[in-house]
Amino acid sequence: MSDSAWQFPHRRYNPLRRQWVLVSPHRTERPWQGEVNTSSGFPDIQYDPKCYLCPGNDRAGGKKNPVYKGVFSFDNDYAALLPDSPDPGTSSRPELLLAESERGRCRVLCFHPDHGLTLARMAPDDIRQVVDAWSDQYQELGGVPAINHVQIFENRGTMMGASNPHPHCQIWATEHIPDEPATETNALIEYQKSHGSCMLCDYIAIEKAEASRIVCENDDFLVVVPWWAVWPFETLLLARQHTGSLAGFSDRQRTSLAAILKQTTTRYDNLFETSFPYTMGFHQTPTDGNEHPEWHFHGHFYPPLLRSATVRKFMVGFEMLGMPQRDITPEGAAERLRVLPDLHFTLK
Ligand code: H2U
Ligand code: ZN
Repeated sequence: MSDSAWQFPHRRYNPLRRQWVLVSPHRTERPWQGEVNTSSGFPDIQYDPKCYLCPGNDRAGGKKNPVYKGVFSFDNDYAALLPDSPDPGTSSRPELLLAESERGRCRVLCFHPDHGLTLARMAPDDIRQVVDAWSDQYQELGGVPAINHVQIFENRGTMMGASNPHPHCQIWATEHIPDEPATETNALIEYQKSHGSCMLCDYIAIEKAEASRIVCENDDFLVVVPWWAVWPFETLLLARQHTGSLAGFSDRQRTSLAAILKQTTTRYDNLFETSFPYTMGFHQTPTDGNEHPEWHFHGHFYPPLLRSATVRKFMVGFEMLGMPQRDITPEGAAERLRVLPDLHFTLK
């Protein structure tokens, strides 16, 4: 297909999620008279006496945070999952009315005591502490016999539903492998069976050769706007080496992960000169006790912004009833992120 042909409507396949996305590049021309959100901005305080995540403060559930100096994790006071949940039993029509028990744990992990920081504005050494904490949490929770998947994710910005600007993430550890990683697991297993290689290792080789979707990279990680990106500035963070989880990373890889996270989030902030909202998370080897040679550590960034700090993409209409659709090409989005500086715009 010639370069100009990509400017016409076409659809692209996501082999990891087994889903198509409709790409309609010409639609960026359309006028916008819809909702204009407010931008999240950066809190300009280091401590907020009302923040339930700041050191020494009371939480909503009645507990009190210690005066922590680095990372700090605690069991979510409003956990979506509990370690013991009774079996809901079998309904009279299980072929249509099916339920299962779901045991699990939910934790909150504060990245830093400073209320005003974000990953983009944290020092690399401090992000490295977060990487180590993620690895510890993955291993500790994944080591619980009833836990078969550990999902680490960060909601950043009010637009993405974050309830608090204090730098933090959530960790939900579940008895069942949730649908997204379960679909990926099946896709990776089947690709390995039919090709004799890892889907994501092969994909990295293509991205390196084509270069047009690369956003940034270092010795151990590559960040691309994937071929199949749905969100306008969605990125996929890939470990260069075939390793299934944070637990398998060397000291150097952990430091590299901290560096690439800072680079990626800094480019995001610089794109529209705002504290860029996103949901981000890592997909790692299921902790179900089975060997998973097919698994390849990666992270997904799903940011909602489309045109500016205040105009977001909505997943409605055709997307809810048909399939996802995007306006700008992944190559166009990657180029816009690639040319941005790695230095944060607030740091003159
Ligand atoms: P989000 O910003 O992604 O919503 O994460 C904040 C989490 O913190 C949320 O899951 C929990 C909420 O349940 N929380 C506590 O555990 N204790 C509190 O005192 C307030 C919020
Ligand atoms: Zn705070």
